[in-house]
Amino acid sequence: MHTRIRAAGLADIDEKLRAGERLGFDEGVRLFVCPDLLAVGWLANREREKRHGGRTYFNYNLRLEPTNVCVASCLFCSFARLKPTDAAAYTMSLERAWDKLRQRADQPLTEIHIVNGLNPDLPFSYYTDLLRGFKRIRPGIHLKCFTAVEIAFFADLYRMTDGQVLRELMDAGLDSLPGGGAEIFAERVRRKICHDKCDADRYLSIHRTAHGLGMRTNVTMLYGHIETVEERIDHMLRVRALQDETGGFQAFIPLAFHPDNNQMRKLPAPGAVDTLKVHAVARLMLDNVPHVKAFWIATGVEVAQTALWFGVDDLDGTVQEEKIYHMAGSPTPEGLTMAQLSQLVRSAGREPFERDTFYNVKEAVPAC
Ligand code: V47
Repeated sequence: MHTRIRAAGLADIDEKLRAGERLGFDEGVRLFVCPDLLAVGWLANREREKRHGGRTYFNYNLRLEPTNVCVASCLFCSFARLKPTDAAAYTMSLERAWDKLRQRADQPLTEIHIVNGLNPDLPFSYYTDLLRGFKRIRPGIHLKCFTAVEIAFFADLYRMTDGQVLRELMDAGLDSLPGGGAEIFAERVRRKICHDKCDADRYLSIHRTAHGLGMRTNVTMLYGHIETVEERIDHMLRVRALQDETGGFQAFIPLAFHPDNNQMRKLPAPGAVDTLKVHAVARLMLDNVPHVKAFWIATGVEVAQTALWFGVDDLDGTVQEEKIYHMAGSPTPEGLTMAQLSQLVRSAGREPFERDTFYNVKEAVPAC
């Protein structure tokens, strides 16, 4: 492999990684433009194995999107409905949302992951009651809910500080924040694709506040639309800088853009090579973030499986219900069983491990 790494022009990067040195902006860009996917992947896999060996994590989770009514007009979004009167707009009653958990009494679920539209017509108590109800039904369930963009929206709408919103939600049962809403931090891109939601500084400041309050969070990057490779690296470096400060990020999750039924539908979806490259470069640049996750609904199941050799050590989880990607054309199933996740990891030559949200390993998943 060393001849190949040299031929790919990556010998100095290889040296730095071996010495445990950090890669800089220009090196990140060089990794992206390097045509030798396998050379980049090999380096990323070495970093992955240094941290996790062949272990691959996933959890027993449930995704819920209680409302898609949204005041933001992100060009890439196929899920949001601006008017509550739109035929496809919906807001679940609290009872209906809680029923989603009640109906799964037989499932050993460990986490509910909630993402919503920015709905201007709900009282703040809708969200606190929602969380309290889930904890009443199943006190041990981990609630990973509301992106930093939602937290910013709540603060502005209900006239609170970001910290107050987080504290009140934590009081109601919030355990961690998901990573959605990061898109691409660069102002040039945000102005074009999501001009009316919170900016990168506020997104990062909300994660900083959440970390300061003792919460762990994830962070995402929406790729494969109008962003440049320089903007991808800038995004990763902003994550790395905050992680140096707080250590509160658990996982970095690249999210592949899906073009169906949205205002960017003329753009092609990113292909498998780009997806593998993004996950690999993330593993190499984010030396201080423990996990790189392939969200199999975004990447496709087979590409997620392949990514386990390109820096990825986590596959999210069972999910079960998902609208954001399926409304944008994702052809995957909405959910996978633990047995299916375990099998796809094993057949990729990796070891499946059921984890909780904090990556405590519950048990090695037995072969089925
Ligand atoms: O914030 C919306 C993205 C995100 C599209 O934290 C789109 O563990 C592609 O953040 N094509 C929500 N992406 C999902 C999310 C997530 C997923 C899995 C795990 C975690 C975690 C978080 O989906 C949004 C936005 O960035 N998105 N529309 C689209 N057409």
